[in-house]
Amino acid sequence: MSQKISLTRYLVEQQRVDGLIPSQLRLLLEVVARACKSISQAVNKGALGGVLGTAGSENVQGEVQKKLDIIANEVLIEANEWGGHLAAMASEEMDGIYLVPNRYPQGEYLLLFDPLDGSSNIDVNVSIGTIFSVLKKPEGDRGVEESDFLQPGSQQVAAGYCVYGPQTTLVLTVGDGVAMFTLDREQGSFVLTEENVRIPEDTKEFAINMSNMRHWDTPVKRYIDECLQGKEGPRAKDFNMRWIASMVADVHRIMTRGGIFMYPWDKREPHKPGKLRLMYEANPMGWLIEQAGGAATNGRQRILDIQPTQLHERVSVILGSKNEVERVTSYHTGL
Ligand code: AHM
Ligand code: MG
Repeated sequence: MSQKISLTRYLVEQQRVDGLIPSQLRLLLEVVARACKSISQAVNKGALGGVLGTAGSENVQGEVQKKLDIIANEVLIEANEWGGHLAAMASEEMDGIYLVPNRYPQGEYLLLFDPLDGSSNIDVNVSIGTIFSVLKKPEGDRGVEESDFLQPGSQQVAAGYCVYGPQTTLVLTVGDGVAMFTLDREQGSFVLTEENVRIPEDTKEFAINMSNMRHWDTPVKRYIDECLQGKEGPRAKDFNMRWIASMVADVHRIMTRGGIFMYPWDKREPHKPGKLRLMYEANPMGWLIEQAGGAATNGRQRILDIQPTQLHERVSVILGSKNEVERVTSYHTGL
């Protein structure tokens, strides 16, 4: 790209030229990006900033919270509560919804996030990230309730993630394809580094936590078993495996060179539909993947069509290169 295009300019042009985003949404996305920049700085400091290790508390899902989980959550809330663009927020790290305090103007949008995805990788200096999803507040003057958040992913008006790795990269959709922005650390701004991201429809790379193999359901076992047979098997090609254990980093690889990512239902906790959360992990990632030409299902249904019933609802996730996702889905549905 000959001329550097900042995130601000990109968003202004989306608003002005294409009429794609109202000004409140543009402001919201800029504020989220600014928060991601602060989180990136905290992540980069690591032990020097005293941000590693556990916080000694648990979140609503019974997971031990890391210091950075809590810091990232606070950064996102503090950055977003006063700007007038939001009505309420929800996070993996908070039991209930967070209403914008009365002392600030109320906006039209609802923001959901996983402030720091891949928490198990924080202390070992492996890529982690922030995932976010934006919904429109339902019409009407009454205060926001938790049920207002329970909209299917197809209703999202913006979604994205920021991966904190060797580079800090923000990946965004407002429903017109996927754009990537790299943080220029000297300038302190996100610069557009790729537009119209496309995921190849076929792949030879899968991502799944293989240590759970004995707990999987038959369709997932069948798919991976066929991949493992390589050239001599029914797929007639050798597959490669990657598992970073940070969904953001695994999805980012798929955005960059294709692949399939699965965190399916398994028999360890049969009453739970999966490990990952629908509203602030699977929905935003599912929409981004679809916007880049990929597919995302829970094995039986498009992720974005699922009607949520709870804020912290879990879901089985199969996403990435279209033909592979369709194959795994067909192994579940028999179609
Ligand atoms: P987190 O949001 O608490 O970090 O949990 C979600 C993470 C995903 O990023 C990743 O795909 C998965 O959990 C890794 O799970 P596992 O520990 O089974 O490899
Ligand atoms: Mg997560």
